Amino acid sequence: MLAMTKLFAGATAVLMSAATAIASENAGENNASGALPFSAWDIAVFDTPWALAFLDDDEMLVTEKGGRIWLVSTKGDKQPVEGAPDVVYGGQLGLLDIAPAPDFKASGLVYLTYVEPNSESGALALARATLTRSESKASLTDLKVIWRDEAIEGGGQPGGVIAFAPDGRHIFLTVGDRMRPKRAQDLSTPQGSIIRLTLDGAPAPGNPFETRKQARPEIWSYGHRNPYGLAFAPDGELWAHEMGPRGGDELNHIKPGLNYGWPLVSNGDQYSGAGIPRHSTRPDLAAPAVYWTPVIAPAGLTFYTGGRFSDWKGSALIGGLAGMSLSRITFGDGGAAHEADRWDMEARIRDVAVDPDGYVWVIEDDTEGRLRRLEPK
Ligand SMILES: [Ca+2]
Repeated sequence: MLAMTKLFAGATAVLMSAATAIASENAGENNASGALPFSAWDIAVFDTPWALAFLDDDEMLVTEKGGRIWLVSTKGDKQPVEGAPDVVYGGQLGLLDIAPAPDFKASGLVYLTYVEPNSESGALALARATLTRSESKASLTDLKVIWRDEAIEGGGQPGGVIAFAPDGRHIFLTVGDRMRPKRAQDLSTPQGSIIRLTLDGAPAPGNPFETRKQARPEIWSYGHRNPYGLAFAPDGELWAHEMGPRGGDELNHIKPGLNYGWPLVSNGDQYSGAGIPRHSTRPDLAAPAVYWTPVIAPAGLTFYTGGRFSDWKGSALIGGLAGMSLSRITFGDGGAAHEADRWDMEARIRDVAVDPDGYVWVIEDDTEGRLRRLEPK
């Protein structure tokens, strides 16, 4: 358990002294902004954490991009999980997402994504393993890659976010364009798409392109750039966000077979400054429900279904890396969505989750990235 830190109003520095570090779980309230509707408690610190996933009321898994996995209690006790796979680590590449299987309580199975060291640039892989526990030790056993991107050359932007269908029978996975934008329009590669798999990693029967020649049968939607958020809403609809280039981050309502436009259209421009036709010029391509210019660099997506933040029921929560923010999205009729709040978190937010108790948790993208618990003021 870390000593708690306290932020003073308007100050960006974190003060940690005998006067402010109070060794109590209830210390560490973040008073940095009177506008924040929550208090933030520092629970633990990680080296460049990437994902957090709750196993039950008391415990979660946290990945670090460099390749470590931790079992973490809600009080901040950290236990290393042995048996993590080797990864290519650098830039946006590394150990990425982790998620307990829909039947985790019975099976102990977890799914994880990472960039495999099978070439210099590495390929995105989805693996399944059993989390085994004893008093003194936690480890992943029987780890097996169940799906991989066969195109082993590529740059950053791997994607790699897992979401299970509400019925627990399918896995959805984001696959980034690996900085080869044209592949997002090429159905013969999974890059720049969202794929739908069986729990064993096979293309799911009934996918939209399963009978199309030279199309990858696992593709569910395409024309995506760099998606680091994927989640099902309480009504069973699938949503994803993705980073645009210079401008044009997007939140998209995902439907099977649709083309979300990258790189044909974007509400941002190339880093060179060259323009890209806007989404409005191509009504045949699915347009984002929300877009951000300037960007927030969205990372992590969850829907709030808990009882602690009564105003947030049904809202989506999205972390911001460049935005150093937490955004709340509300939804209206006909797929309309709106950024209702954006709170300054004073750190790059990498992932966000809701625990079974209704508290919201965030992790920060930093070599000393904090795991923080948010509760209503
Ligand atoms: Ca788009």
